[in-house]
Amino acid sequence: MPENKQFLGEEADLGPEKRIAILSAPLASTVSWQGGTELGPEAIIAASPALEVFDDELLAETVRLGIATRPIPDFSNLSAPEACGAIEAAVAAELTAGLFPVLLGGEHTVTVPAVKACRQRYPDLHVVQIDAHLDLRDQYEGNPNSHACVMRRLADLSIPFTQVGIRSFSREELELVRARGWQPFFMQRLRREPDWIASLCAELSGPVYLTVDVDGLDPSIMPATGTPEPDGLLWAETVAMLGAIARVRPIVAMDFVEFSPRPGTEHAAFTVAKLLYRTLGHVFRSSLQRMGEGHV
Ligand SMILES: [Mn+2]
Repeated sequence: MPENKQFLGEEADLGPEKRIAILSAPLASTVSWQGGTELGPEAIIAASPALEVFDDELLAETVRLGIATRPIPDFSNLSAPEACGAIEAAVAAELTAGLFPVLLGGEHTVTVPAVKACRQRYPDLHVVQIDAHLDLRDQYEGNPNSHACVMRRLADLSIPFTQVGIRSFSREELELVRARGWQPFFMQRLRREPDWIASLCAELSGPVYLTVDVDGLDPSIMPATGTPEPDGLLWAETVAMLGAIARVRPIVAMDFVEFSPRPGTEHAAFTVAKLLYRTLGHVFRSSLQRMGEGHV
């Protein structure tokens, strides 16, 4: 077991009363190509002390909200359904305690139990998925709980969702999208529609659960993932989108999944840590302003 490291390291102590909980879900049972996502949470947490706690966009020390980092659980002796049960219970416990859960994967499968826990509390939950892939297969390699099926499982639960950054899918997935009348934000569409962020915000309803598959980002800034697809989201447009969503909807929980550390691409763990921290700043913008933090 790795020792319990804190997100942001010693600077996590700047926020003594905790409002945010970083949870790790090092599940990697169905990864299809180039594994390693079980090492994702540890790498993201290990990179985070290099972050400047004063956010250069929000001009706020978001850490003062209080960020608790829970110990990384050992899933090595659990089946995927058992691990998912543990994730659902852990997320539910944080919500009950009034903390904002941030889940670090692990493969994308971990989103399903986290969303289930959130929907218990927020019945009109809307999921926003950043991803290169639709993840709408009914099953993948015989497994309905594969990372490639995560949004299909949410569709089965009638949970509304919006997909962004999409640029890889099967014919069957596209046929399903058309049959249901869904309008994913394909990369092709983003490049055609300059005001896509406004369109995206306009279709959100209810509280938002944000799931960030890091392969939604462009491989030039995010090489450390199992299936890097060219022509992905870049940093500035990603942050602009997340900030815009946080302005129109309450974001109630989020996850960052499919990060898989690779030798020689250590900057990518820092990129995930900074995206997570920046998004927290946007989510808690009014709280930070009430605390006298932040000028925008
Ligand atoms: Mn993906």
